[in-house]
Amino acid sequence: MTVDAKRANLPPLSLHVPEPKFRPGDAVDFTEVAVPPAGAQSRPDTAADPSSFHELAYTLVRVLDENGQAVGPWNPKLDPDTLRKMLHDMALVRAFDERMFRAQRQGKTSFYMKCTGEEAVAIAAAHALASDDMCFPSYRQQGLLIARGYSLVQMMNQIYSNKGDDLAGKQLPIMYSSKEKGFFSISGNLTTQYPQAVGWAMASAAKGDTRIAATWCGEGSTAEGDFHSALTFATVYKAPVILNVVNNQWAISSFSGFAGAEATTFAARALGYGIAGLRVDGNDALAVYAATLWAAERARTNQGPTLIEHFTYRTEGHSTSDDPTQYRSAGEPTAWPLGDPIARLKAHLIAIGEWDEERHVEMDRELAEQVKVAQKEAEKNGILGHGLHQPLDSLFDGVFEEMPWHLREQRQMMLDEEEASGRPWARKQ
Ligand SMILES: Cc1ncc(C[n+]2csc(CCOP(=O)(O)OP(=O)(O)O)c2C)c(N)n1
Ligand SMILES: [Mg+2]
Repeated sequence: MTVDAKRANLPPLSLHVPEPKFRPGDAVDFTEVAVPPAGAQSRPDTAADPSSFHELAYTLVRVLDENGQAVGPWNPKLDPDTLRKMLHDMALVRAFDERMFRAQRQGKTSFYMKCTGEEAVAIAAAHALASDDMCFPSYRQQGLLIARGYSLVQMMNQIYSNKGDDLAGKQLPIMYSSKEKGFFSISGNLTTQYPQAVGWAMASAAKGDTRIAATWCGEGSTAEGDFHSALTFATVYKAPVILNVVNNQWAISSFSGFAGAEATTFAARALGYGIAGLRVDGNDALAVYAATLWAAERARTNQGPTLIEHFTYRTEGHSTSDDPTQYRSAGEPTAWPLGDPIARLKAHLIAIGEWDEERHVEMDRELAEQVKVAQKEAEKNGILGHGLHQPLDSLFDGVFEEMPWHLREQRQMMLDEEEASGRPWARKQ
């Protein structure tokens, strides 16, 4: 029989369209999410060959067990002061998020994004990296700036696009940039930071520097072409870079299956490129810390890049423009089997006798007050809706070192139109 004749007997082709397990109104059962016991994962040498990472790319590296104890070969054995500082920084991020979310609801800014439930991803990494390692974050790693001691008032000035905003109102709220804190400007164009981080890391190596780069993107963002070309450059040149994929299960209203999570893990993406891949419990601050420290040592000793998948859950909406009750079950956040990162680190500190409920309540109270004071300070510089905070003609600044003739012409046209319009705020600062 010919191939054509055989084909005539086949059923028609069908397309697989991923479908999330739970939709609004559904009861949630996450028993299918495999959670291996803490401490059961091997910790290879940081010089191990990329071909030996199959198991670590499919399991979950976990340190904190159900009793709040830190166990196994990945236990970073941190001193209590460092543990308390990590707890403090995560709680500060949460307090900051709460307040800025409310500021958006009060009409003081147009947009905000929380990282609730994902605080460990940025905070633990910031503690494990050197303070001058270069970070190329996405919009959900505000914890990096907070852990590196960036001013809350400056962050708020940016969120309000007010006259104290270092970026002069040219970026969407929350798209911070800080050269002195090694925090590359956040871009709304998903995954552009990946090739930039790899390029920066290659340049660091080419110059004989000792600083490494780290970058973060969401699991949905791994579907971008930039993710894959970045991995190719990273493996070819053994770039000293840590490639973090924050798998929080959702990309706005698309579940992780649309980025390929049904077929394999995100950490396993690394294997096809010959890159070390680690899959980590992203709600376990000690596991995130240990994996980052491991990857940093690998990068700094010229053993090449590491891809770390942080398995976590976005417990709130994507942004203030989103309403998750429209597309996912309200039961998901509380049913998430890996718990809450702050509650887990707190339980660990209490279990080892280095913390208690009273101190925790007092810390939360102090942090809420600190954020409130910062907000008052920032609001002295204005809030988003209150007219122009920058001279109108500065709109065209900061792109070219020398402004080309056509932009000078456009700027003049704009100013002439404003003048003619008679709007009283035309050149108000
Ligand atoms: C290139 C590009 N495509 C689409 C968007 C619109 N967009 C903004 S955030 C987002 C979801 C990203 O999800 P994920 O990468 O999982 O990150 P998360 O928000 O979960 O942290 C999308 C589709 C964009 N900003 N840029
Ligand atoms: Mg996501």
